[in-house]
Amino acid sequence: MKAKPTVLKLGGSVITDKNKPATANLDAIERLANEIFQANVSPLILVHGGGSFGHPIAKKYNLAEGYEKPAQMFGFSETHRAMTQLNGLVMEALLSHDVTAVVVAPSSCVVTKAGRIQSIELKPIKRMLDMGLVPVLYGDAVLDSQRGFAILSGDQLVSSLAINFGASRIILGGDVDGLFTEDPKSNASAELIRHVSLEELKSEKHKIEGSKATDVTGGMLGKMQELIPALEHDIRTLVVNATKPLRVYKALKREEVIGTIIEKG
Ligand code: IP8
Repeated sequence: MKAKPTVLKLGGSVITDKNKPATANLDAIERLANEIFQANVSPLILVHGGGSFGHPIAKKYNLAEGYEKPAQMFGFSETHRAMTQLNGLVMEALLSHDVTAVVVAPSSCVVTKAGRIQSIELKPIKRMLDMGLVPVLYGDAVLDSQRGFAILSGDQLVSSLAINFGASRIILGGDVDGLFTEDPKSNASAELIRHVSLEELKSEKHKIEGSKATDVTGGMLGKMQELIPALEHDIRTLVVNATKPLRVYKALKREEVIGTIIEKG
């Protein structure tokens, strides 16, 4: 691989309507696929969240805590299938915009231990990157060596992939402009913080508002905490609002964009 990859996450709150079960936001998916194509960044790894596809089913079957009873087995299958459905829509949009994207299903290449990634098959992803292909992964129901199964968030994947492939940066596309001093959805006085250090993030001083809808992987703060290992590896993270046109494009192009930069130094 010639250059260090960029890891881009598209949040479930952006590509789905988190308040309506299994409802994709096709306009957003289409627009973002076009922005990714136009930005033409390579190497690029794409990860997306579960939104109203993965989370409600994982919650219904109480999968986040692992295997407890046989009835959950169906929930495992259903959660994975729901994620493949959402992923299918993302892939369709990417391919229709000529992005050379290839699906890498986490349920087939990741095993967790007590919810944390224990092993991940990286060779095919590395080869894809070398070939100029864009691997597309997503939060998924995966097998867990201690608990039977687990729900792996896209954010844990982002951090792990960024570290394993020595990424130059992470871009997180969510449904708010970045990290705020207060919850921006309920406080008009909330101010966007343009720069956050790793120490500040660790101290949980900053609140961030994400979706209030079902999220079995810990909501926006949980997502931010997942980034800590990548930040410790000096991988800079930029949080932008992917519901607003051109924010992801500008982030990918390294242009000036509204958002929050989180970095170690
Ligand atoms: O939306 C979780 O991924 P996330 C995916 O990135 C499932 O937290 C299956 C709930």
